[in-house]
Amino acid sequence: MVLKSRTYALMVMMAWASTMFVLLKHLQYGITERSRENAKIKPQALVSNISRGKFLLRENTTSYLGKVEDENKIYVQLEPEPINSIQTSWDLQREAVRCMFQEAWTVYKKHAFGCDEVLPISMKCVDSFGNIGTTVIDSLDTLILLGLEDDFKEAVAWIAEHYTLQRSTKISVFETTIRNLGGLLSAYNLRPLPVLLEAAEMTGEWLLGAYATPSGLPAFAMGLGELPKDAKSTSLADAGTQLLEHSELSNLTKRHIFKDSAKKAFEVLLQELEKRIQDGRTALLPVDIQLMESSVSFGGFLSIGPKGDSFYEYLLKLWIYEGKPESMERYRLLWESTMDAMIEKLLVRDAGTGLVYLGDGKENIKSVSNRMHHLACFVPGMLALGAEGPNTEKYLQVAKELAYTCWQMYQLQPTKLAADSASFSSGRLWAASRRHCLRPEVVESLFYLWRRTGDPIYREQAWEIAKALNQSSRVATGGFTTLLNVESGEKGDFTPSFFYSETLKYLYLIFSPNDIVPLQDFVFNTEAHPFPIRKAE
Ligand code: DMJ
Repeated sequence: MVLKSRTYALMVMMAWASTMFVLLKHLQYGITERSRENAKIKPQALVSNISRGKFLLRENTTSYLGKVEDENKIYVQLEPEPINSIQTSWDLQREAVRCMFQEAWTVYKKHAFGCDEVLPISMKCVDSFGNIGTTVIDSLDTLILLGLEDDFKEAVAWIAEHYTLQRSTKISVFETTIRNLGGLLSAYNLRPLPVLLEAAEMTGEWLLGAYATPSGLPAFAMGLGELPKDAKSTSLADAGTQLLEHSELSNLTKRHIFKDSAKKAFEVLLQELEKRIQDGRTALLPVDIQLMESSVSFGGFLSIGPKGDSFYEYLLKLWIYEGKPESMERYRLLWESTMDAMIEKLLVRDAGTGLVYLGDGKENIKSVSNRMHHLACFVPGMLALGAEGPNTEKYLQVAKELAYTCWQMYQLQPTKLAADSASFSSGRLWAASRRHCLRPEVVESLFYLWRRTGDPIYREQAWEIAKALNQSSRVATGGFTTLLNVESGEKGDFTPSFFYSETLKYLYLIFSPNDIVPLQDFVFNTEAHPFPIRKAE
């Protein structure tokens, strides 16, 4: 009897267990499918469903990002993905970033279309670069990547009808090169419409005027296609961030003048750097440059951040862009010398926080500032991209540690958004300047580190930043704005064009499969415009 009832109990338990197994399996399958369905929801539908309250959240936030995260949590908990298909579980985050872009673009279109940049709160616009359609052009390839074809066509139609550089104000040579020329060339590579190349060529011709200096280094700005009389000072980044765009323009137009002019200028900087290395001086160039009548003179201030950054970036990227040929080995070696000098001279481990950071320095003084600029947070990405050969481990180690510091710059603020610079003192990381500028450098580095290491931590950190943008910089009436104060959350009223071309693009790409803009085939200019890598000769 006892035996019988035990057997019976066992049978009941087994039946219960198998029913539960089938039920759970079904539930698991059902939820997984539902998540996949959600991943396919068109962003417009997602946004409008949210605004109708259909996606309201437990935590009572109006953020659509929050809902996406919830879906993702269920998905990840119930069906751990095999490692080789893990990317699919980030589709929802990618859709969320597309929604963010669409919302920001709608705001630009409504209040500022054709103007350089939008003021999303006052619903006005500002011609920060002299009225040269900066956001339209800077956004072209993001519109293509995100599949927003109608908006892309509208932008192209605007360029065909309105784009000109013949303005009465002085226009920045650097910004026109990286945003306008870079944006047009990369869009043309993705959609070869003649109007885009014509606009790029017109931009290149206008830029040629900037090289009419005694040294051949480009002037800082131009007015009406002419050198301003006071074109005497420039910076390392302004003078040394032209050759990638001009090489691509020459390759596409078969006109060598663009590449030749920019190469002659870059050569001035390379020779100065080589001279310093031969003399046993620090293998970095000062950021302030004076264009004299017969020579150029350099100041003494060293920074891998403001006024210096993209010169170092282009040393590496020009070598990559040309397909790493032997004839360009000099660029690669110089880049390594500068990185070694940067690590030796500007990299500090703060005793109080234990964090490493990149300060600014002076050539003959040992100490460096206790401040790291957000702009310098592109360095981890650059190191991850360039880490090859005997220095691989060293560069990757520095990249990972610096990326962690840059990530902390976000995490340690109440708004979870980083200040434009951080200082390290009294055992703490402080917001040295209070502003948050919607800059790309940290998500850019997370993107490169993700592609390089495959470690999901970088996607997780990028997602935290996307959520913080949504939480702290989103404008009630739509769009995203800079912050005046990362502690109080006080908002500014400005959406820079690089938010469209860089910040949201890198966020979108980090949640995309790696074969979307693969890094063995494309190299990004400093404004995140991808150019196809040339085949080595
Ligand atoms: C961008 O315009 C470019 O990345 C540039 O090289 C420096 N940084 C800004 C955005 O922060």
